[in-house]
Amino acid sequence: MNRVWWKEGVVYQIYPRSFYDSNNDGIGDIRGIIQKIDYIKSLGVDIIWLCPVYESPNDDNGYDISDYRNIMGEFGSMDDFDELLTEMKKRGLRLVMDLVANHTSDEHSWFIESKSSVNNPKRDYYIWKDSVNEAEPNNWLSFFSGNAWQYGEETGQYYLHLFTKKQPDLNWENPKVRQEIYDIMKFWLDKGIDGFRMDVISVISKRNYDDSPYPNFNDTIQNIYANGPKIHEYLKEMNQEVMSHYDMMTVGEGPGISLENGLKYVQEDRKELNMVFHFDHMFIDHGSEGKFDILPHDFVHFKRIFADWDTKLKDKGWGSIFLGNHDFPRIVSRFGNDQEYWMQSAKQLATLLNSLRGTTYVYQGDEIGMTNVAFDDIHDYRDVEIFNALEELRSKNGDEDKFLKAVHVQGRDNARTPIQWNSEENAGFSKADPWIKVNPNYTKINVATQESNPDSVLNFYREIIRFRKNNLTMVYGDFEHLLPDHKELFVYKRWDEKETYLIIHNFSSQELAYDLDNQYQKMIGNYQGNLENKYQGSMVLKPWESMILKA
Ligand code: TEU
Ligand code: CA
Repeated sequence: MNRVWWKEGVVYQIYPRSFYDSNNDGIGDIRGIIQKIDYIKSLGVDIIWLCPVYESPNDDNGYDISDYRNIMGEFGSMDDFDELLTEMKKRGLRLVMDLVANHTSDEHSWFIESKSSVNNPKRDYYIWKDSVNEAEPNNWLSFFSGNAWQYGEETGQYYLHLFTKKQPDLNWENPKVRQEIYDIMKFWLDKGIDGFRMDVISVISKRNYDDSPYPNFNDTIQNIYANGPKIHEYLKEMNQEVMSHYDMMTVGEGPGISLENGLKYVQEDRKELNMVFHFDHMFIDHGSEGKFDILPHDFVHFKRIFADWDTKLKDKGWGSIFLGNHDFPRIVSRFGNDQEYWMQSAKQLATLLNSLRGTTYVYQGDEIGMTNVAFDDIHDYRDVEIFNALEELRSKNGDEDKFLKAVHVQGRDNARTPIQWNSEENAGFSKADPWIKVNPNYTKINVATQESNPDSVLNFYREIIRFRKNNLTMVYGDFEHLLPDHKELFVYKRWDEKETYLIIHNFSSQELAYDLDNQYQKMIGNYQGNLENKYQGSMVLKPWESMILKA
């Protein structure tokens, strides 16, 4: 196997606003990450994916950038950033930053110029269209509710924003825009960072501006917004201009990336991206009205998605293995059991993340099993996605109680409450009131309590990450899905020329029997003890039990 650092490395995603507040203004910051760098190192991770820290008015918490070459004041200074990078390098940690290139903030100087006049040299940095029949240019909807067009008073045209109206889409048809992005990438790479996670990179090439014929928003994403005609031309150019000059990692985040088109983004010989984040398993319960229109969870489909992507990428590309991030609910609440079997299922998900083929991504707080938070008052939430959806609901006299319940299940703020460091005030995140309330269960779920408990979720993450690093079959080994139609068990084999492993997960609260096809030795599991035991014949799996067996 040709070993590659970004294939073997385990990535730890940091959402800085919620990580640790070093200067007690209630907002996480870069110095906070520096102060916790040894904790991060202690997890055994190799790469940090740092969500945006650039200058931003924070309409979408940093995903609306007003200056790509400066650090957001709330997060600190460029000196702080340089110190973080130095401290990471000292510890052999690599840094992947978030490249938000589909759109900027409307407060970026480019947009301020562009909107000022139809003749401004930067007019074509963005996408401006005339009204049609006195209304928006077409029926496109924003990911964040409402129409995707905003009227520009100064020039009487509309500009496109697939996200909030403060996030105008850049015009990638314009070679000057592409060059600006490449220069920004080189600015950060020349400072010594190791790569980029590319925000909604799948939608940077627009097809045309005809109406969408699809009532289902996911169909509009798939067939109208994503995978446009020049997406691969742009990514090839970006690779030639930038990536090919650095030893770096790229992972493209992509609504609309599918089994049919995913390989085009990551096939090694196409020289585009190293990996993508597809959303097949993340949008699995999104109804036709979007994420707050919740479908029942389909476990067999969930399993099949992992198996199908493994087959599709096998020997040609490379995958990303993630179950959550700052945009989705907490994994133990969404895919596990955050009540009676909280500990077992948090460890089970850690085992799943670390036993599949592809690069493992761990989102901050999942390593201690942080759960969803159900604020009773909608005004305890902060996410623009929630408030835009609420505004749209009110315009249709929708059911606000039903909506709040959907926010409890799917809201992005579930994953954005402050990291729970200890059981002191504000969970040790800050001495000031945090920008968003702490999850009330911080007295039970926090780093300090778990550090001293060898059987904790935290220490299990350390153990399973170490296991993956010491057994590269978990990284590069082949994959075979067993019992694909089983409604509770997720079972698969991983092997290479040296070892064969059987991984069994019982995603249920019942005890279940499983018949072994060989004699196995248990290497790691989420229930105490019995390691190194020999197993053969039928074995009983306890509720939410996970184990890795070696043939
Ligand atoms: O997310 C894009 C994206 O696809 C998510 O918005 C996701 O589809 C949505 O949250 C599910 O409802 C990226 C960033 O990760 C997200 O934080 C930003 O809000 C968004 O782009 C705009 O930059
Ligand atoms: Ca702070």
